[in-house]
Amino acid sequence: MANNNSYRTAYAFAREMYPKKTKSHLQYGTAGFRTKATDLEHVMYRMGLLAVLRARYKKSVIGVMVTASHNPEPDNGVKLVDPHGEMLEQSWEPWATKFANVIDEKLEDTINELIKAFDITNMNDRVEIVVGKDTRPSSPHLAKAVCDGVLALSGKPIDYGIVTTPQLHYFVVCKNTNRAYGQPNEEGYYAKLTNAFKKIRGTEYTKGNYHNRVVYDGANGVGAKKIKYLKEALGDSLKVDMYNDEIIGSGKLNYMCGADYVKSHQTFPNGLPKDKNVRCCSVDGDADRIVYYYTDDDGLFHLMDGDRIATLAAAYLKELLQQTGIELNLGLVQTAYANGASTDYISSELNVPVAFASTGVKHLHHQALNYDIGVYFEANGHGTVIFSQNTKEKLRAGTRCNSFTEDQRQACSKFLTLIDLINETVGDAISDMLLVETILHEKGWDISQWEACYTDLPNRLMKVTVKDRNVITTTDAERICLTPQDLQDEIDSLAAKYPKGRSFVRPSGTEDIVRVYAEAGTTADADKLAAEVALKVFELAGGIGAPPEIPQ
Ligand code: 16G
Ligand code: MG
Repeated sequence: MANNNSYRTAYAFAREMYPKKTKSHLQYGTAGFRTKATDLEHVMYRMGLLAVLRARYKKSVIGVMVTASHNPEPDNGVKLVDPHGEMLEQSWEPWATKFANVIDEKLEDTINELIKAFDITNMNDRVEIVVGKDTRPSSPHLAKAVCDGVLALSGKPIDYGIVTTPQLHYFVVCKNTNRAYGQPNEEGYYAKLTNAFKKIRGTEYTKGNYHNRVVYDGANGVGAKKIKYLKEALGDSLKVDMYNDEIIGSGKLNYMCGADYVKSHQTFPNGLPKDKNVRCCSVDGDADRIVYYYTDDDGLFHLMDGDRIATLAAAYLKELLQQTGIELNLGLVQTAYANGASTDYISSELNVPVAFASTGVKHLHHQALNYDIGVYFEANGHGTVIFSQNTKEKLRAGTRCNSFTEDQRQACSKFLTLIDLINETVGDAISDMLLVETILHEKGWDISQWEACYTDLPNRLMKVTVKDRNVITTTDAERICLTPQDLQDEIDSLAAKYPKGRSFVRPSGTEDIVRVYAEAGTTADADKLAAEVALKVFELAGGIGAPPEIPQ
């Protein structure tokens, strides 16, 4: 029997401490709610309430992360983390939206409605909710609102303070696996990753063209704060030269720096020395994305994005798997944004199957579960590798298998160590960096040798503002446009004009715009194709403002 008193308290609390002051409708989007921090207090409180209900329903620990990732500082956001470290199950997103938008007077009814819909009978369970936040000045206050929501329904908030998004996912999984995944604290996280890293690296820190130094852009956010601890744990095995570490309240978070800036502007971030041929990397505001880059002898910028990390990881894992002699299926998941050259390289040269998923980590993660070893990355640098239980069991058995050669047994042990290096719960900039560094070290490669695997097709991204972006609907992992009618036919005939031309459009999940992607054999063709498709979107999907101009 539900404890009526507890949610009556929640209701009273809401009215007094966190009244809903805004009228605008918020939607639980690709990565939770994101808007101006000043409009989020009541949403945070209500997400605290929802997390408790979810935790009681799942009989597990649930996470709540307060962050707006790569957005500028006045924004903030919140997302829920499910028991296995995944994003909140999609079927609960409409509940999150409902909780965020309902008027104060209807909040109690909505809580009751959910309890009834899911037959939650254990309303007295003191479930744990782990709460984390990024470095934004608004975050402490908003995280407190989450905790107050948790307390109002008699849950137990565990405030981890400032942590990266992937750390919070890791804590949730550690707790729900009874610590089998690791210790649910920061020390446990660093120890797990760095022990694995140092074990694989051995004592030969520099190898071939690989040097154990990386220049690191912390985006003036949590990624900068946390790398300090990691550096201590890494010792001399990897020297991380940190830049952009002006953390709280400097107004510089993600400003002209960070992974999103580097990827979308295809340029060097502010604040880093532009030494030639030096391996650099940038993380985003909550440290779940990473991209690498360097400047060549001629001062030209070269980007190594998520597609590059995915191909590097897939090729390496394939080799390692072959060394074990164990049969397991390995696959790679990309989105429509993956450069066509990377997809060709993976399928034709590496002979690794590629699957496509819609944009957003939850879609890729879900698709990657179909493989024993599922590598998934978005081009923007967000991704990881996940391993099935079957994989782990076979590798463990392999380390003791008498019919295996010594080399095979060692390959199994190494593979298991590599799994410890990888944060399987979600894409993790710190863990991904250690993975890239491990592979480059083992191959003895500098960054240009990594780049030499394939040549990216020139590509171009554009935005089109329309009256209602929902008139654009897509299918086949967003690669085909269903509505407005005729738009896909137009895209097809435009793309066919250019060698290696490919283009697609989709409504953004985080901004009120339509995104256009185009790639082709030359930069001029990619620019032209993008603009032509953008113009078609403008014409057929109700564009507003000035129409896109076609370069001549
Ligand atoms: C969110 C997603 C990111 C995706 C981006 C697309 C998560 C944790 N984050 O930031 O993966 O690439 O949205 O944005 O899923 P868009 O819909 O505006 O293009
Ligand atoms: Mg992020």
